[in-house]
Amino acid sequence: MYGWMVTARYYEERLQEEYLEGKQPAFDISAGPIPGELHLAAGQEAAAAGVCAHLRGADTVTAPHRPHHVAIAKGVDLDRMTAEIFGRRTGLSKGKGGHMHLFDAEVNFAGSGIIAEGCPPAVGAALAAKKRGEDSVAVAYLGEGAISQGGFLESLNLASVHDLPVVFVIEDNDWAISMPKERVTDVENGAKRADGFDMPGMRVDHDDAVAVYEAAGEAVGRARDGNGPTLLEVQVHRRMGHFMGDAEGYRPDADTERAKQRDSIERMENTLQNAGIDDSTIEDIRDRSHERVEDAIKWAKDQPEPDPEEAYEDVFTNPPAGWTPNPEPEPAETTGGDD
Ligand SMILES: Cc1ncc(C[n+]2csc(CCOP(=O)(O)OP(=O)(O)O)c2C)c(N)n1
Repeated sequence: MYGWMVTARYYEERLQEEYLEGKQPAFDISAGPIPGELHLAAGQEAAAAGVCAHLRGADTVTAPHRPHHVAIAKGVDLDRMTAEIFGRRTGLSKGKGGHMHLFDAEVNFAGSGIIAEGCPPAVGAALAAKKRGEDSVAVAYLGEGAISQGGFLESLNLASVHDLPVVFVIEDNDWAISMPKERVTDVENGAKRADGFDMPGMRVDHDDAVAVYEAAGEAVGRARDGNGPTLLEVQVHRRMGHFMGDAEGYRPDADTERAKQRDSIERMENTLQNAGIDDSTIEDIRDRSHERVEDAIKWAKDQPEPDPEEAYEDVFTNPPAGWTPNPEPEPAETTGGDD
């Protein structure tokens, strides 16, 4: 878990550097090696590691627009993920998805820029597993800003009605872009949403990876044993703004400072030290994680860019390639019924 957490943190520090290249002095979002938006999750690593430590390759994970820490913990191929973020042809989606749309079928991972959009597919994966008699589970990650979305609430309902093996994980960082949580919901504890669907709801109040691991163990175990879904909310302290380039004028300094003080990685290091793990082992894990990240970034930057002609391959086009109009339908026979 520590290895994933430091990999994710360092990965995002390096992405941040690469992203800013060529974008300044005026913030030109299309310039540089990583064009488009970039949403970083530094500070949220415990929510990824603590849950994904219970998962297998066959389990499905869906993530929202801030996916790197979860993708790393789920075992998404770091080289191809990085190539995707850099828009290269050998990326997970041939460079067409970008950092919000990371798909790795090898480990059943999917990301989406549409908030709460990962919930229905996770329920679908869980329904498929149940119908096939497999014991795999599905985990849907979302932010607290998405918990009033219809897709999320309908997914809770369906998962509950059919006792599906799903765990919904809310990463609660108190902000949805510049909107504080208390202005969009009166329910401080998002896990209470579970009550309305007669499903267990749990909240981990501090971003301690071990506490998340314990809560997630219960939730994933319940799903795997055929005892239905769980809603798990984890309080996280994101160190970053909503996206790279966010001036964060809306966020009180004290809030940003608190996020830096409650660093889940430092906390994990203390836990390891208290458990008798020596510093050289911790440093070794950290060094190897950093090396892995450097290798992935170097590999990705050496990869070819897609040809412009490839833009219309593997995507829906309007009209789709090869499309021919249907013949005029025969007029339907009327039956005289009143339906
Ligand atoms: C359906 C939909 N509505 C609006 C947006 C625009 N949007 C992107 S991120 C975001 C806020 C998300 O907040 P939260 O779910 O708490 O996640 P966080 O960004 O804090 O990780 C919004 C409204 C979107 N992507 N999808």
